[in-house]
Amino acid sequence: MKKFSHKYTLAGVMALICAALLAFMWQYGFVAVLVCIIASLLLIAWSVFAFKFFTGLMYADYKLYRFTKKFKKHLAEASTVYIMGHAFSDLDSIGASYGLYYALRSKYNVKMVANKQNTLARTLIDFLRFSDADCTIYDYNEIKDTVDKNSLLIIVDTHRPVIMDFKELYDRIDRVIIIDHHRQSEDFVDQTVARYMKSSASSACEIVTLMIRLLGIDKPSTVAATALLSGIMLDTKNFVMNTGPSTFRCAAFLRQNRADPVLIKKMFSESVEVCKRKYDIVSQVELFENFAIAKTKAQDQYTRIATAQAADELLAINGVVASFVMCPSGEDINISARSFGDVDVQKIMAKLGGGGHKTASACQIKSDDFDLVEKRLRAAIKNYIA
Ligand SMILES: [Mn+2]
Repeated sequence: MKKFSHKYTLAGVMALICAALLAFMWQYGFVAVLVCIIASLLLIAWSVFAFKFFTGLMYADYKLYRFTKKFKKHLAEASTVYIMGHAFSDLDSIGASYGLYYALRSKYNVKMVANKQNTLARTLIDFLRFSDADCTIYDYNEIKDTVDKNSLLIIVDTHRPVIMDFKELYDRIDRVIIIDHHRQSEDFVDQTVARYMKSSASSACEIVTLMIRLLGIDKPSTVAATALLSGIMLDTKNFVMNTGPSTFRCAAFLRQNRADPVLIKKMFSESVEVCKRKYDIVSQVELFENFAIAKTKAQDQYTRIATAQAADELLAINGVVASFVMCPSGEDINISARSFGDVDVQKIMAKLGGGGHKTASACQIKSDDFDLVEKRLRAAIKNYIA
């Protein structure tokens, strides 16, 4: 993939210096000096232009640069732009939504849409509402009458219609733009007018951080920087998983703009109920080869988050290469799977009809029989090892 960097600028500068030196060494006397002066002037003018041009693109890849251009064109044509993430929104989907909303709101008619009841990002939502008086997060019911045929919908942090925050909104809008970092799954949005999907990016927030720079935001507010960093920290598990050089460059940029890591740490804090449930699940772990399997049969508002966190926690066991936690979810049994990347849990979950990442994946199985589901899980693991 084509990448912009200062290398090109430097190469140009070096070439011109060489050309000037060459002219000088050919000993044309006065003419050589003149050539040197003209070359230097051109060089300075050009490098100033090149520097301004390239700093905006410095961290982004060419594909994102092209996407952002297309993105702006679609935005200009839209009557209203809705930004929405996935169901049970987390810090990444809310952070990325807000980052885009922040970058676009002065120029376009943008509305941030999220389910404020079913969310895992309550702390971030409260922080945004408290610290940014202009920020309104709408429920579907509050905006459903404003949708028209020129509306544009931007989806961040997912590309699967079934897990979008308000699928009703998606169903009503023909023009959709996707910005996601998940591996492409089969139930893909068909009415996209543009999409940027990069599974090597750590998080939607990382992509949005690069995008807002391409959109001309050099100094995001502390609130925006904190929101974006929170998503990166969540999805990388504090800079451990799925990180690349770009992840750290984005984090440095956000910190430079006074993103607050302590505040983010506080956003991660959990209620005592969730903590108890989490360690309850962890304490009942069983090892199958190097795979940790645990379950909870309790189903309440703490189950989902405690399950995900317990799956993360189980990777801390010596020798464990992947972890699986089962929990009830409506009429299904949900399995959350995690690994460090040596084991591709996405492949194991795919065998059971699920999806996700190499290191974090999940599936839902229509059943209430834990023993049966565990058998199927063990079979899928065996099949994977074989
Ligand atoms: Mn994410």
